Amino acid sequence: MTIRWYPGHMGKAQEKMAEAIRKIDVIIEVLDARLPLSSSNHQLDEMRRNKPCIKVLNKHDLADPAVTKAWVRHYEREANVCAIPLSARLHADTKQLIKLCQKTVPHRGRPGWPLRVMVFGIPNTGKSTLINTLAGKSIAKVGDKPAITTCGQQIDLKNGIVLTDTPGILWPNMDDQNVAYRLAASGAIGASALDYTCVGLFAVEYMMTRYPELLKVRYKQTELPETPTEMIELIGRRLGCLIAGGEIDVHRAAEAFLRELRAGKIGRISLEEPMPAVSAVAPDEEATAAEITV
Ligand SMILES: Nc1nc2c(ncn2[C@@H]2O[C@H](COP(=O)(O)OP(=O)(O)OP(=O)(O)O)[C@@H](O)[C@H]2O)c(=O)[nH]1
Ligand SMILES: [Mg+2]
Repeated sequence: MTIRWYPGHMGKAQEKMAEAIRKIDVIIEVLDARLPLSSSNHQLDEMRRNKPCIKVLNKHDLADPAVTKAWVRHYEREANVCAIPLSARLHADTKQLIKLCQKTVPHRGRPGWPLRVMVFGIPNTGKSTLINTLAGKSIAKVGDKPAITTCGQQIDLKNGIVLTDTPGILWPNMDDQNVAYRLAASGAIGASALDYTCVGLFAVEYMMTRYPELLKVRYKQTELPETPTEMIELIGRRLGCLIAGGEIDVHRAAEAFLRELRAGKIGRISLEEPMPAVSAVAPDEEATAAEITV
């Protein structure tokens, strides 16, 4: 099944943001640490021109720590970009982000000269959660499904920083279906636009190749079955996703598996990693080369 999801509010929001970005000093792009490349909206590069950008690898608590380190190194090779892994729910983590904003634009953040920060990203990466933690109170609506925020909002942190929360924005043509499936597996695509069985099988197949030991531990197996379909059936049996006659309800099993994966119950996993820095790669190519492993 081909995945495409671009609700009407996204196009309008993008136009507004392209305009608003002119009066912004630094952009925080909130990425999902488990899939930083796929969860990055390439339209931002055009919109931001040369403005500094902080890539927040959020949901760090759910991602494979070694792979996240590799992503930070990858982003630090880009001009005018720095990267920081964090969990947006943790106040201690977000304090580091404030320091980074101040360091990035040291000439702003004084009375009459606020440091103007836009929080940008695709749906469900944790933008509103980050804003609430930074503000120390619940200002922005948060939810465990994509497209919770549908219009922008400004928040004065009273420390010289003014934040703009924005709706999660995707791109109209999802030509790369590997990216679309990774986004769907992470929870960034609306449920109405995906088939849980297809996405569940995709994610199970990846997990069987990349993190078989985590599957064995979670579903109490010494060996894994040969195929993703058999694996989903096994998971369905363990999670009690049955229909009349004791048959497995594969659709429900796939949905339950995705819920577990997204919540980190299977373990900390990353869905893609950057290519290791190899000395044979020319520096300019090296900066853009990112290999997708799913
Ligand atoms: N495990 C974990 N969950 C997080 C983290 N940050 C946010 N979440 C959860 O991710 C879900 C989405 O968070 P939101 O803050 O609503 O995401 P958003 O980017 O504002 O989403 P849209 O408004 O739809 O674009 C919520 O269930 C949050 O609790 C994090 O660091 N770790
Ligand atoms: Mg939001």
